[in-house]
Amino acid sequence: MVLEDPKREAPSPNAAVKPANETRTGAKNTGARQSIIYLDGQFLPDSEAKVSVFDHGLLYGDGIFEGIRFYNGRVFRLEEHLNRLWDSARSICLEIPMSKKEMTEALLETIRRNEMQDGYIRQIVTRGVGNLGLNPLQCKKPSVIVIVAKIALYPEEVYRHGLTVITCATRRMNAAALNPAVKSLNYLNNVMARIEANLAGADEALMLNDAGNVAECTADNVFIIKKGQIFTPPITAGALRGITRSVAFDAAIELGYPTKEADITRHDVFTADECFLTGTAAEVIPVIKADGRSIGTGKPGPITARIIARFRELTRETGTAIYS
Ligand code: PXG
Repeated sequence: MVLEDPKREAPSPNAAVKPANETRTGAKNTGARQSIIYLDGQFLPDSEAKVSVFDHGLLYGDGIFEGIRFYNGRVFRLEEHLNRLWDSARSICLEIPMSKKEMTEALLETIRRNEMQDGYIRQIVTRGVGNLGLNPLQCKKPSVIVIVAKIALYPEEVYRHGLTVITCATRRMNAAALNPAVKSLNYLNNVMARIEANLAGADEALMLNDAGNVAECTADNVFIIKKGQIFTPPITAGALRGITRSVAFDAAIELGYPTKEADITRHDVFTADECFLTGTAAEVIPVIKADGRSIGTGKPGPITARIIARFRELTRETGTAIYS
């Protein structure tokens, strides 16, 4: 859907991700080849990769995840993603049952077994099997899962035309309730925001924090550009410490644009010259309309275009080699 008509259908990052087997030769319906999933030390065909209904990841959203991309045989910003995963784990007192080195090997080997050069990795660590009580003391062994998927890049038009966003009524979670810095398996806050975007016919939803400032979108960080200066909400505003956010931030500085973290209001978005989102799935993508107001000229702006170009260069030229 997304691929056919980006204007009518929300180019949701999630909608663009397909299981690895769907796009490979001899896909599911021929019964030939399934995607290979890493699950607790084993590499299994997807039909055999199963977790218990008593896993607290399912029962309570008790677990953590990362979404990572690989381009041209190299995993982009792997170390940063692993560091964030380990930070999420520490924050929720979850002990990942392997080292970062072992995790790296599991992840690279999963890609190799799927024989892919470009794609998306979903890395999950659940609290593991417990009972129906929520106490994590019941869960003796966390489960580690790595899924490799084919990601259909948005058609070039989406990057050329830009996205529309709405502000949603669902507020970004207060850090004192559940810190949004933790990439937990409980994404209902974001899912509710995403539903609002869908109902409003928008591509994405701007989520505000308790103070009414912009935090981020449902799976992307937000940037605005005004008079040649670039701003993005600080982590304390409820923004995820996005990996793509930091790549775009560094690229903007490298290109000579003063760039800083600052609180952003809806008014700032409406009156910006340009606006773009960053995320592993969406990459760097222009926003041209917010709550019905055209941003700047109503077309993706020139600074955004330069940041997109630099981002693409980095994805092509850098990363952890998969097959060497
Ligand atoms: N904010 C939130 C809430 C996120 O979950 C980002 C920003 C962007 O961060 P990165 O590090 O990717 O630049 C995310 C990203 C997906 C997917 O399918 C990704 C996320 C969440 C849900 C789905 O890629 N996280």
